[in-house]
Amino acid sequence: MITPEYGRRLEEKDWASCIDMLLGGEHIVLTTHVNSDGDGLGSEVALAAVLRKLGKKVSIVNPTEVPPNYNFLQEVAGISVFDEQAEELIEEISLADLVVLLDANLSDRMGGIWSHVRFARELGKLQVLCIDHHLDPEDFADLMVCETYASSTGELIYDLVSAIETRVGEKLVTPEVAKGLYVALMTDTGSFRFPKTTPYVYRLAGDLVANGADPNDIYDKVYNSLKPQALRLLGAALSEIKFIDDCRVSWLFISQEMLDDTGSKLFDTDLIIKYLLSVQSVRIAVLMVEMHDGRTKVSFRSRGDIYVNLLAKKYGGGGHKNAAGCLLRLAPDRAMQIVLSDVRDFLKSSEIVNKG
Ligand SMILES: [Mn+2]
Repeated sequence: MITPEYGRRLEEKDWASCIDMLLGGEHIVLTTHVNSDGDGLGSEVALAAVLRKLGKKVSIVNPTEVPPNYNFLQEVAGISVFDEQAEELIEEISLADLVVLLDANLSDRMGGIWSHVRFARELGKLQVLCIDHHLDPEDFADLMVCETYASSTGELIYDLVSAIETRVGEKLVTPEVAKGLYVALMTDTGSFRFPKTTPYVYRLAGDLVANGADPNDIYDKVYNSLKPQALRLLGAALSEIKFIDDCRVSWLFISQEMLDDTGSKLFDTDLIIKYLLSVQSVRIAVLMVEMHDGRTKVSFRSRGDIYVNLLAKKYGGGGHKNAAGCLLRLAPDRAMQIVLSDVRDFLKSSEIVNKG
């Protein structure tokens, strides 16, 4: 599939104000969205290494815990989790002069961190920079670089780092930077196969490998680090997948009880959604997970020109054309009823538009 923006890339001049902001900062806090993933984490680790090399004081403060398969990134860069040490981190944010949000374009994706960032910003000494590749950005930061052509935030950070190298006349891509960006690229392209995996993305990956990223080691750490509990959940979940509308919609509900019984955690549900789309006839896949606090986490996936980000947006969420999500303040039964009915209507109207 060729997108209209295929082959697009930000040049050095496009990054100028972003670089001014980063070089102007002294104490920089990097963050990413709640329930962090390889793209957000890898981008943080890479950008932190670059900024530290340039003499900046940098901390990575994430709203929620790092999934264990990304611990190898945490060990290198040091990632603090707001949920676990809020008081210290509120102080950290209050001391910062720049907060950079990576891989999210909505303020509330920062979870508990956002209210403190907003407060410090209102006091006038903190600037906020956002670098992201999702659809429908909210205009909340001082500078937003939101480019949906990019396969990943990591792709944007790669180009940003190249532009910084040109500005400062120094090589900044160390093996640590390469490793972080390779994780970002690999995870957000589904191991280099999603539609935005352009020849340029492969060239970047090649360059990162040449600079010290080890593809075999990184893949093994990211994808083969499951706990037995995650496989037990997968087993239980696969038998519950439902197909409706002539197998054009697949859906699955994972209850808190299922998580408890298998001893698994919320992030263990991430590996399940791809199976919902593994039947060719499926146009839209829906994964609903009951959370501790009674809310329901909904993930949408789709094939072809079905913009599930619009579905997610309806419930206050967002994402990409073929992958999006939201959180519903509804009990599971009600959430399932509403979401599935909307999904069927949405599929019908999408198919009419696509035929027309
Ligand atoms: Mn991403």
